[in-house]
Amino acid sequence: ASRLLGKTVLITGASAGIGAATAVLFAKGGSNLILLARRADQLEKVAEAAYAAHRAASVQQGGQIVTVQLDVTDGSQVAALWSKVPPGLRAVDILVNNAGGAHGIDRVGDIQEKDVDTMFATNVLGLISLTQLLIKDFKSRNAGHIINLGSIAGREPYAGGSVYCASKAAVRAFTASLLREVVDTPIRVTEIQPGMVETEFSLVRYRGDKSAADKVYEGIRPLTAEDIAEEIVWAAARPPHVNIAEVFVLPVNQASATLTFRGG
Ligand code: 8X3
Repeated sequence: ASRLLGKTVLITGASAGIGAATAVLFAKGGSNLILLARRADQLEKVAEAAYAAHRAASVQQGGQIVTVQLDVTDGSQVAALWSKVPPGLRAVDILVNNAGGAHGIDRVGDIQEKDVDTMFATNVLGLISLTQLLIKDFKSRNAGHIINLGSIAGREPYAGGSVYCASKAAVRAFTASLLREVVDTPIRVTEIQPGMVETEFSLVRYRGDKSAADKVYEGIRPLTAEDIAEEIVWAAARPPHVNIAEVFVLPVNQASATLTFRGG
């Protein structure tokens, strides 16, 4: 959409999955990108794919891409972000807080402290620190759009997901509070709440156990990273007076966190 032309989009967790697909789709729409992730090699590959998408789209604007190796849980790295971004790209229009994940399916009492820490540090604290960094600038420019990746897990808790669900419920509450705070400004706030999406998500949740991860998607056609990227880009491309507050998106054969139809 032409509303994406020349916009600058900052995406966290951009090295794979939803973040990577979102980068490519914004590039195709003529946006500039600031891509953040811990995995520098993979981030470069995403940047190349985004350049290629931009070239193929033959749009006249956008196509400037900067990659920054950064861990959103590291406050000093977040504070040093602007020193790594060329001045011309520092006026961000859209922040996509995508970095996050689930670690383990352990029951309360058996959850490892490091998994609790990782999930809250990334899914909640990292998202809050990037939002704080950008919102000051958005307020001073009276512009901007924050798009946070929530989850069905933030709406509907389930056994084995306590910490992950709590972290996504925190994203939901934080995002909804922010929406209320900026009601008197043109700043837009969106929460995307995907159900089952096939990415590295389950592989990470099951600690690299591929057969356990594959089982999650057995007999059902899950959403893809590209499906969610379309929702994100769609929300960003609405006219400035339209704020998509929430997008709850499921595969057609998923009705809730625990109700799926498999065998279609
Ligand atoms: C991931 C979706 O259903 O595994 O955010 O919690 S689910």
